[in-house]
Amino acid sequence: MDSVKSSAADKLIGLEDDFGAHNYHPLDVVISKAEGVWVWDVQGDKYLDFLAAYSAVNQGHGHPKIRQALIDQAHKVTLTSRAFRNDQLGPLYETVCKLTGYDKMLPMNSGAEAVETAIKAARKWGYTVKGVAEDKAEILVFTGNFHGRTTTIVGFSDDDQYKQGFGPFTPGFKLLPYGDLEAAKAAFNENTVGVLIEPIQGESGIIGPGEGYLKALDGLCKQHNALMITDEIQSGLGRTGKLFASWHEDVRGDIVVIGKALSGGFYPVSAILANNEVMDVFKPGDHGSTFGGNPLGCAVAKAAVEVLVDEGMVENSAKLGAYFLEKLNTIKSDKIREIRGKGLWIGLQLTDAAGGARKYCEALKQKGLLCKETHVDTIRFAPPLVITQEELDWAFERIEQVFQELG
Ligand code: IF1
Repeated sequence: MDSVKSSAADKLIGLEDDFGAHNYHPLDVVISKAEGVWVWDVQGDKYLDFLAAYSAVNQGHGHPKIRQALIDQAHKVTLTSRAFRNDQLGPLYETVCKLTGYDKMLPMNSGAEAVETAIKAARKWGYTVKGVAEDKAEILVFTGNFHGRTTTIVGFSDDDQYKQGFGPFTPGFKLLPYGDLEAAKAAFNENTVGVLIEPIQGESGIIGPGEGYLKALDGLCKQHNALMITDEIQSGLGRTGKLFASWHEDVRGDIVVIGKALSGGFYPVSAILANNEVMDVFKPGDHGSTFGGNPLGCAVAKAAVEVLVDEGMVENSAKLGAYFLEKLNTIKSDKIREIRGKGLWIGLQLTDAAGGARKYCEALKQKGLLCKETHVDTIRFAPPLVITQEELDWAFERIEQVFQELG
């Protein structure tokens, strides 16, 4: 029976290998069903999802209210293009702007597209409002960054794998050491239109720039008349225990980039948020997207944002994140270098002697816990924000066991 079952998974994995591009190396669990914090594979085995699709399913898999919004809207109209108006766009704008305190929202689809939108907004603001000379605009970016995979964005990554073989790249970005305030001070000039920063870097291992840095950088932006652009695609929408991670430092980006959990994992929806001074640089025809702002995505996103707030998921992230971090710190193992995080977003970095995080993720998977390593040595824990204390205890038991078994 077991071999019959697993051959179903093997067959599906084979199809992916044969017919798909090999641009990923996933754990070999073939998921066919999910609900809340749990997922099931094609064999019927159940796992706790401790990645939450890189924070795109903060609201938990298949949240009933988001699902209903999707179904209801799918029966009405799904796509109009922006050549015409639709009845879902305005209500989404209003909900998000009132919740976040920004004047305006511009919707796109993927996170990378929203980052590109932020770059275009900052550049055009630089030329038309700040008065930067044509084609001289500079945006400051940081080591360890991950903002997506377009050619412009990978061009300012400092990770070779993301960029090698994909050049030539877009000029106009200056790479600075993340968290180094002196370097930032020296980098601003009259052509600086903005800084683009993750308040906490996800891909780089759930690493913050150090206390006070973001606030000081925001101060530099104000001093030099440049825009603070916060990429909250992964850190935002409750993940760190506040709506936006930058709010921990009382920083409100001039442009905030959001995505992932904006749709609770149902549908790609991303956006930038900004006040009028910035958003008004866009004129009809300057920018857009066939699917951006489509009624299906808007209905889903509105429901996704509403349940996040109405059901206390942001507070749950703060409370249970602190609880879980404390518990993780009780694990006694000489293979742990550091455990860090905010809210339900925690990175556990291993020592070199541990031999890499992948085998820990494989071992956790065997025990029913799905995690993903980042870089070679860090395991990230990022469950849906609807998780309960009991479920975290269940996960903790398994993590503790794995450290007992692997050292
Ligand atoms: C993949 C990483 C996480 C992001 C931030 C923009 C984007 C992302 C801060 C682009 C996307 C993703 C993409 C996903 C894996 C995931 C990831 F490991 F690649 F870096 F989460 F840590 N800004 N992050 O984290 O958003 O265009 O993908 O919608 O497989 O590439 P996107």
